[in-house]
Amino acid sequence: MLSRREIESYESQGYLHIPAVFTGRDICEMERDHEFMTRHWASSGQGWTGPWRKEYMDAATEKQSQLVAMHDLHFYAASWMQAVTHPRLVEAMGDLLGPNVELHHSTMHTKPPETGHPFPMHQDWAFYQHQDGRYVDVLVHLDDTRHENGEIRFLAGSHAQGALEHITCTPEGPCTPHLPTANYHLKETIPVPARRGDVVCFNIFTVHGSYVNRTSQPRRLVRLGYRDPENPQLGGQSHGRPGLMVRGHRPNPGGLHPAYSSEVGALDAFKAVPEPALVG
Ligand SMILES: O=C(O)CCC(=O)C(=O)O
Repeated sequence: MLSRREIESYESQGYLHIPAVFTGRDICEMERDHEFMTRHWASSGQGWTGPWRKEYMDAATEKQSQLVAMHDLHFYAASWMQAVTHPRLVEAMGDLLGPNVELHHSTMHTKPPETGHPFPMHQDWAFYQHQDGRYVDVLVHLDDTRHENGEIRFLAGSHAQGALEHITCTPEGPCTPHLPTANYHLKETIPVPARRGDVVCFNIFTVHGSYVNRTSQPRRLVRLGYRDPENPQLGGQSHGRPGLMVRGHRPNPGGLHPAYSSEVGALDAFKAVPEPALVG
């Protein structure tokens, strides 16, 4: 699916734009279900917290700025289950991650019109810590993006630094993880405008952010997270939850057995148990 040049570009820059992954009826159905989930499941709120808000937005914008969000769209709509397992996307993930690929999560981020929520510079590692860089985030575009509606922007090559310390607390209390605004500037990043149906991939350590949506239309993106199943999660979003294997299989070097009990929660799903429990 990907050329050697594209793979090398992802490896050196930490991001990659793949045009026209979703087309035709597929994207129309994803859009229809996105609208359904926005109306019936997503939450709308002020979005990420922290002192960065005052630097990214004037007082009036900051007051009005909203983010529409929800996790795991593929559990709520069949078109999104098909999207996360889309053969071309899965093949591309195989090119970046290797023979075995596990879906970790999907997350809707919609910037409403006029004052739609900007994102401060951060690494996604701060939200779902993994042991190493074998994790690719994928932004599925339902709308064309450009500067005016807050396209995604990257600090090229920043993934090479590995995990960075994020601000998670201020004198006023805890805040959403972000990098210090004095050291990380959106204006120094590379914009990656994309078209509806494109995806933009990036490494879990790549520093990124985006500006306010100033247009009269919402800017709709959905992030999908894929990892090598042998890259252990250490904390954060969906920690301990086994994901969907979309390519290859889950290796089991430790000889673990999935616990089998109606009382076992997701956190216990892959504990070492002495032998497989009887299946009743
Ligand atoms: O939607 C955006 O503009 C940025 C999203 C983002 O930073 C993320 O998904 O990690």
